[in-house]
Amino acid sequence: MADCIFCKIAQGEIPSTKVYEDDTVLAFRDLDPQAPEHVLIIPKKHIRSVLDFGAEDGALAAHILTEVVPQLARSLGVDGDGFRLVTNTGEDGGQTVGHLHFHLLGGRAFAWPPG
Ligand code: DGP
Repeated sequence: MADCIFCKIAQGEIPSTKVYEDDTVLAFRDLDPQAPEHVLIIPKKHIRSVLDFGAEDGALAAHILTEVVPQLARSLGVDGDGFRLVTNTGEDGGQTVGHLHFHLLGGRAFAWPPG
């Protein structure tokens, strides 16, 4: 999408600190980290939120959750003590960028419930 920040990051038009990349997925460090490790995992194709995952995106969703997240957790060194995986959805969910992204946060303990 022309005016989407994360599409521009996926296409290399806006710089980012990449920590993982393959044909369909990119992970990069959050601009405003909320934990010692704070990475955003995005599909390269524009999907607005989890509500907009289509039937054709099943393999992509599985790839992110079963391969990219565990691999990243291990490479960031947060698999042992634990981490948080969050996808904010819509206004009440706190989503500020309208391109699906999973926050992977680690390196400290998190409280529950979230604010
Ligand atoms: P959310 O509020 O869940 O939509 O999270 C959006 C996150 O995206 C927020 O933590 C800040 C981050 N962010 C916004 N713009 C940029 C950017 O241009 N580069 C990077 N690396 N992160 C960004």
